Amino acid sequence: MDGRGLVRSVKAVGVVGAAQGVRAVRAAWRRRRTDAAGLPARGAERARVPGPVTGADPGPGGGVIHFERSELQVMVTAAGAVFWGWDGAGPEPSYALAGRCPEPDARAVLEPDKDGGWRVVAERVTVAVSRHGAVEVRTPGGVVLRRDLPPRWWEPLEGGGARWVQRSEVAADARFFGLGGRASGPRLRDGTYRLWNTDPGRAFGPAEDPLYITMPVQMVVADAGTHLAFHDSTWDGTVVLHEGEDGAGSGHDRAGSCELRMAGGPLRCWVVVGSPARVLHVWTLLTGAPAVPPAWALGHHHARWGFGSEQEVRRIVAGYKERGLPLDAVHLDIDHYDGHRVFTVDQERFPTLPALAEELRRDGIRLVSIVDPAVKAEPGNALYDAGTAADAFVRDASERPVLGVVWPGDAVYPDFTDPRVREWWGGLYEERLRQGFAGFWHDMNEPVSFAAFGEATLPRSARHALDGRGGDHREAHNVYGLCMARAGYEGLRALRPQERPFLFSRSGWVGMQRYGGTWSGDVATGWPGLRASLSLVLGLGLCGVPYSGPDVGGFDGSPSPELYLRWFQLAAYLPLFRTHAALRAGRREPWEFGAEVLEHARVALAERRRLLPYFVTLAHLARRTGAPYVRPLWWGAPEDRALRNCEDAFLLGDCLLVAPVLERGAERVAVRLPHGRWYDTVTEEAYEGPGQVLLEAPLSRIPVLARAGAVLPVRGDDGGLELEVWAPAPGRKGRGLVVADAGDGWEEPESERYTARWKRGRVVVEREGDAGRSEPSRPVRVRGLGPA
Ligand code: MIG
Repeated sequence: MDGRGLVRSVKAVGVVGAAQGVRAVRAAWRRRRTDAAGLPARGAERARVPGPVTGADPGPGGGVIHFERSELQVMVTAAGAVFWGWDGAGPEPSYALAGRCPEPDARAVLEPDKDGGWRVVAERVTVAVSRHGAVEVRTPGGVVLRRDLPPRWWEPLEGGGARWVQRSEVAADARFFGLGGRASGPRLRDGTYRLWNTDPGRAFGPAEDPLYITMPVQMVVADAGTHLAFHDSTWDGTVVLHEGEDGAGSGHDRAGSCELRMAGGPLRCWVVVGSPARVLHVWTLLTGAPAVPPAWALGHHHARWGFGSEQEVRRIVAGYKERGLPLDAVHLDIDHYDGHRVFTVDQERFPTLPALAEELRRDGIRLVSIVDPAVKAEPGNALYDAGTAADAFVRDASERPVLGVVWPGDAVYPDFTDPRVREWWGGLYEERLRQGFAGFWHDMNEPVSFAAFGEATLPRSARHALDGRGGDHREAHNVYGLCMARAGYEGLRALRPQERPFLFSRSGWVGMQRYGGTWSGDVATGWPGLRASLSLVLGLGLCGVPYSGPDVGGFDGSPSPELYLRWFQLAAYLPLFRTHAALRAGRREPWEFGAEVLEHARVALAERRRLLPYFVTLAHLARRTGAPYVRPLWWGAPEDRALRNCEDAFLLGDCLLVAPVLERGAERVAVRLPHGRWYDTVTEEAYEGPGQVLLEAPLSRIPVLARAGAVLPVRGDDGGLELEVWAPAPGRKGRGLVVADAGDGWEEPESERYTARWKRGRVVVEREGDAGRSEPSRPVRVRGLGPA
């Protein structure tokens, strides 16, 4: 055990109590023993590179290029995504892909390139493979977006899977984003990023890496273009990033670089090129459309670890009600379980849960339940007995169930990589639905075992079904949360086929958006935590997971009134808007921070409710196009270098720009505006981009700007849908899309398209239809017309 490990284990003991701590230490030893017996000893290895090219065979969408010691399949899909795989690796099987591998592009051709290399030429991209196996992705104009050097493998002499390294170069001006949820982003600066889903076991700040969701997905933005690269291996890995340096005319450019080391798995890669919008669109065609949350999940949620009783839940709800504050969901944490057992209810403290749920429902408030994966290992515990009978739990190499330690004590873990187990687990949500829960919050699914020195997860030798292929935790770890989300989602669909499931999950992997969203986990209370929480939302959105948000106020401790308010104001513009805190943390209700904070929080809540139709539209847009609700400022202008470095403001859809306050005492924020005219939504003052502006940010609000020409669906005072239109700049046109809420089912809502134009000194708003333009059937309010 190293020093850090010891400190961590002591901390873990502090958190979970003495008995648990002793168990945790025992479990750590158990894990070590299990791995020593269950994993092959790391013997001698042989290094290998592809060697010189020997020939090529055309195939669908590209072909196979042969090297002396490997071969490379290159395939361009009909939508223009590029796949390549070494050593015979194809796109399937894959936990990332939403379905089967997409159709190849029949027009892509394999042809000889210069210097003995080969290239695949398609409409939107050229892939050039050098004679030693370097792979270049080029734009149709021939500009190189990414150059992957020949890979290198290390193979055990004894046989078995190889580990590998892949070095890549990108433009000197390129910026990296993504890699899942990273606290230090959204721009990923020089450093090492690990690919191993991890519960840090304490509240985290920007320096913490890795966190709960890691993905080998990088979005790279450069003058020459934007691309996304995904190395489809679920194994443990590290990514070392170095941003390049631009010689600025006087010196030499230094390319940006990325070095990816993977402990195993196929060496295969997907690359998508194009505008950010196109990249995300093709990406979600590949990995799945984001689930659309029900409208209530786009409102305000209040959670807390330790409500402790029905009375307390009623008290909180009454607190919102008395003060006229909107509330849409209340989340029950593990303290409502009976002895920390998942799928049970403490009957003493929550004796009438279904009645409570019904009561809340009448006030338009839904109940959301936490769901932990680990099952208390205790004969007589019905779930344990049922799971044992169904052979549902992860076993070690000698066939014994793997024991971990979590809140209920010794625990076993369902193997969600087994379709049989997913089905069994999915059926268990029936109990939750009977209790009256409408949504689900998956926690601890990295998965966590408190055995805290080394790593707080399952032994690497633990066996998993891996959907019939069989393997161990080294390969299954990173998809454990993803597969649990799938189990929950599919179970809920079967149990309540007429309703869209609402589920969000702490851990996950590429493709998790198919089942739901996530939240930022245990972000530390403090200004750095506030910033980290925005970084996570932005980064995950660029990896295809658009629905997430932070614990408002931070997870631990007690935020100052100012920090709480700024967090609240930020989260009011994020997809998941939820207050939450740890067991022993300070209060998080908006009225606990004094009258002033309450009044400003009230404004944020009211504005969130007013924007609900816009959030609903963004949720449907995310599903249809992959575009996240929350986008970096460079979304529409990736060629603007200054915007690439802007991390503290963001676009909310096409219409709004939000500039949160992320610093203590700040009452003004500097923002770099993208091109065009922008209106302060409160003062209606107009600003012209591109360029930097200084905006007033009194405690009462954070600056939100509307794009000139925006047509924004909002909720009117009578609850009906209205159009808020921001005057286009003179001589310009505006447009907007409205996808009206069609309930919590599967009915496909209609899209309404609007335009806004100047006509004889007035702004005219019209609906665009197949039969031409018509008057909007919704009330319209034009803003930004300047002083009357
Ligand atoms: O070990 O369920 O991130 O939101 O309140 C802590 C208790 C377990 C971690 C989650 C947090 C939740 C807490 N959980």
